Amino acid sequence: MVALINVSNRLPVTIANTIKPSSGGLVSALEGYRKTHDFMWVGWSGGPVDSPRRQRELAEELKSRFGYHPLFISQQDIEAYYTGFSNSSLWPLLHYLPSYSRFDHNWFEAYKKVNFVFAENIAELAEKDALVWVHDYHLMLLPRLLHELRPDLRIGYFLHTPFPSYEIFRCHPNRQELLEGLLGADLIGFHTSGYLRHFRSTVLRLLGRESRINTIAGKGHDVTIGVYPISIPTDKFLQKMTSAAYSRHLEEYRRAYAGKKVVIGVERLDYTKGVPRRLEAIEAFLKRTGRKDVVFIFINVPSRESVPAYQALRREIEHKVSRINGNFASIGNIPVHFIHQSVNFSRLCALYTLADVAMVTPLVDGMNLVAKEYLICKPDGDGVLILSEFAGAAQELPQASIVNPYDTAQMARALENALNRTPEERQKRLAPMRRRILRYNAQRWAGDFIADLAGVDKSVEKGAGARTIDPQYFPPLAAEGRWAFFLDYDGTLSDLRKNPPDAYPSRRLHDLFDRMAHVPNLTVFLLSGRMREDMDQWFDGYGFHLIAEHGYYYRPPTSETWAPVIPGIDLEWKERVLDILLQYSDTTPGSFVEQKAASLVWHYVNAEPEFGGWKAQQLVVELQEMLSNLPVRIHHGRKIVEVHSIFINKGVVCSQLKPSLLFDHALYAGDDETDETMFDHAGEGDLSIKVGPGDTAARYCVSSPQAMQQLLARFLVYHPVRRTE
Ligand code: GDG
Repeated sequence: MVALINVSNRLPVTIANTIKPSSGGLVSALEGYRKTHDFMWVGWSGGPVDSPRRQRELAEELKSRFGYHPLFISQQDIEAYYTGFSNSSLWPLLHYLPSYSRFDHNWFEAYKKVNFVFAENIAELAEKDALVWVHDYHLMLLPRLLHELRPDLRIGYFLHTPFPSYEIFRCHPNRQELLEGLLGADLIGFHTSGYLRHFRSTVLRLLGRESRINTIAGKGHDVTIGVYPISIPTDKFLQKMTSAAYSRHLEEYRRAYAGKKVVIGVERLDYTKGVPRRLEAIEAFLKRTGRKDVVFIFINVPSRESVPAYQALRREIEHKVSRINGNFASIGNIPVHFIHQSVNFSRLCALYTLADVAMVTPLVDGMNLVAKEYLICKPDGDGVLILSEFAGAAQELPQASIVNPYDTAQMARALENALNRTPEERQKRLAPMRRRILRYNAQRWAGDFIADLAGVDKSVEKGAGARTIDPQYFPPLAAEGRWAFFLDYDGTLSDLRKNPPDAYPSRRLHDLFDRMAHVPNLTVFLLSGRMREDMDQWFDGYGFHLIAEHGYYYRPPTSETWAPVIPGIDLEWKERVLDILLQYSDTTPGSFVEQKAASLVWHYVNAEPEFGGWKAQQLVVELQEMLSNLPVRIHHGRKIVEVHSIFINKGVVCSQLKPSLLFDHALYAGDDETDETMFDHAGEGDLSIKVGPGDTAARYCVSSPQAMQQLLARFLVYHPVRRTE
């Protein structure tokens, strides 16, 4: 039985004198799971509770009655974290409205602080290996914070809003931290494949991390990504429609609106929901048709009233409603009924059933549940849904009358058509949408997400086939005999950098080299793809064997000069290849060619990532065709395409140099394909170690260059440094 901790900004309760549970979609979606599994819900209590005694009482009651764990957050933090950062900076950007977005450095500090409070509480509460499901944009940093505190947990994150395009998300001053925060999760879910695509593209452009359609590979921590279109608790609606209260309200509304056509709109009063444009469309419709038999009911639940943009929106809507009513009302007929308050659930269901048309026309909306609720409350199939193409729901409901919410003339025409449709036409279009919702309801949505989260493979901290080696633990054979280390540099001992000269050895690494240099019975080879000059500059003075350009040049410890490992190899192909690579760098802004003795490299790390990747694939195909009879190998590596002589690789160097050396054990360490040729040399008493994720012939792997450094430092414990001076 796997325990689940569900985490959202707020607990689904209202706390006044008593505690009143609220029954949102998420509560119903998780009801099934709660019946059979250990379950807890962590979230903000929803209001200021200052007295520690009252906090204790509430916490106890929430735990015993509902299994909820409240977090008490000060009013000041709520203003900065919730009203400020979440709702005034993130919400508008996630909805493509940067002009509504406000930023304040202090808000981010509070956001970090509150996310951390969530992380600490969950880390404390969660059983080993528990599932944690984090919801929405208020908690984007939480997955990473929690992963760091409790790497055993399976952390899922679901974003209820859209994920916008990179061009929009990049406007946020904390864009990188937010993305890094999310990538601490094991599974990230979105409503639509479009949002997932934007997310991948943003992660690639802002963090340089490549992904596949369902995974983002990371340093020892892969993230699964997926599409889970949220739905509604259909049972709850169907049940309500059998209640006496529902029938009473429906009867009441039918009498009140007898002889009228009813058009409904239901939403939180939010600028993303497109209410002003909808009112403009209604105005255009009334002007064109002059119809007096249509009533528009707008239920606009108050929302985020402390945010100035919401106050301004309310004024704008009220102004537009009164203008329409002033111009088009007659005795006994007021066209727009603007209700700026919530209605109870049975009334809501009755209104949905009553309405001939639902206008759901947000400017942008993650999913929009109202569209689905309207359909489920139409058991006779007699209704028309006008739906914005910018709501996530439009992907699932193509039989709706799909409109562009910015095109008021189109919306007015859609309204006219909707009211003129025949009953057969209405039913024909509504039935398949309703069937879809009945099949894929909220329980299915939650069940699918949780099942995928439970199935996440936590053993991905690997090179496939290789066993993770704990950097604190160097196998006992380390203590024995004479050793030779064959070490790659970039990506193995030092992090890969966008700009290669920035990957110079750190102070810490120099210290490690210094200690290694003074270990008796240890011979060190540094093998790199770098040029001789870099190696001279960075690694001189340690008495290491240096190998540059993937094995072309060798400099023994006793000499200051370099010589080819294998003299006289065929390099005639270079001129032709150089020509092609230069053509590619001309036509791919940001890319460049590096010329080495036995290889040529086209770098596209600074090119636009997708364009660069596409050009690289083209280049590889072209080179393969052109060079098929030449003694070269083409290597498509990390942001590079390299053409090098088949006579040269790190493995060849090992074969050439090893016989002249005396050692009992060897350690081979590398991070990419060019290092795999070395791993083949590892015999019984040797160690081969791959740094970072990916397939490998190495026997062991570690997650990062830092872990590799730790491992080497550990070796020195068995082989004390002896200084002669
Ligand atoms: C976010 C995303 C995504 C509204 N008025 C009343 C009332 N409601 C209920 C509706 C519906 C809910 O509120 C609104 O849900 P939406 O999905 O339409 O929109 P958001 O609140 O913006 O929700 C959205 C959603 O998260 C889920 O992932 O779909 O895109 O923005 O359930 O029925 N309920 C009652 N009285 C009202 O007056 N009882």
